Amino acid sequence: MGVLNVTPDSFSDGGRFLDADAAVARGMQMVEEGADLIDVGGESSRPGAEPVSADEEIRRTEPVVQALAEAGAAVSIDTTKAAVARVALAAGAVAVNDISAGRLDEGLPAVAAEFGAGYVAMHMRGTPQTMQIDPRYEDVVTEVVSFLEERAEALERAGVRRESIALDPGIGFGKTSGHNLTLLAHIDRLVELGRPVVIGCSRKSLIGDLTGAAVDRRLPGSLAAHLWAWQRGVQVLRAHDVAETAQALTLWQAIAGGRSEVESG
Ligand code: HH2
Repeated sequence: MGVLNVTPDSFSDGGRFLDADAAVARGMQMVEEGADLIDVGGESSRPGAEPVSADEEIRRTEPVVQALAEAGAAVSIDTTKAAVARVALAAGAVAVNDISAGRLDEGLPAVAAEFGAGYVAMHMRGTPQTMQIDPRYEDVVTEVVSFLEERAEALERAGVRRESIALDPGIGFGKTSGHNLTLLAHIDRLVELGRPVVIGCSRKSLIGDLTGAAVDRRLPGSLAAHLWAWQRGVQVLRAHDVAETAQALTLWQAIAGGRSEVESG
């Protein structure tokens, strides 16, 4: 899943793809680099980000979703709002990526159901404005897994098909770096639910906290965390650096699949 933020303030690519043409070009580049899904977002969810109105989110995302879908790309819309999802799905998006798992706008699951769309349900504490204020858990893995299990059932009750639902522990959303590491270490507990799992570690502050690396120097850490998760059965990696992630996966898959014949060039 390639990240495409059509925002002025996203934590790593804010302002780079605000222009719709630049965003579409980057989306198509990510498809060529190996992304199966382009995740278009019009509202930053970094801690403390200013909320954006539905109208503004639609203004940012609709032309980009439409152009990418027309060019044959599979697109997800990264939103918590039913109105934004409706416009994007009508413009050709095939899935909703909802960081609130249906908590912030109760109408969102029904819209996804109406369009027969995929649904990524992510765990977050509170909202992006409040989530990093002293996050505490008794047992972060059990709490996140139970929350997502409960949300997946709620989505099914709202009409989203079972096979269309994927779950994401929400790395960096209402968690300390310690919580994030524990969730990654025990990601098999989420995989064991038997639903597809999505993970997004790309350039996140966990990597900065561990290594001191600035946002634009976190590719090695992003790859390490994503390959760890992949090896444990996570099926979708949400990444900014698609070509590099695809290369890492190609190597991992060739080795894990026991491939021994390669043309030398
Ligand atoms: N992370 C971000 C946004 N959306 N969705 C899912 N399912 N999983 C994630 O980990 C996730 C997400 C934050 O990253 P980014 O989109 O790069 O930044 P911003 O929220 O500042 O736009």
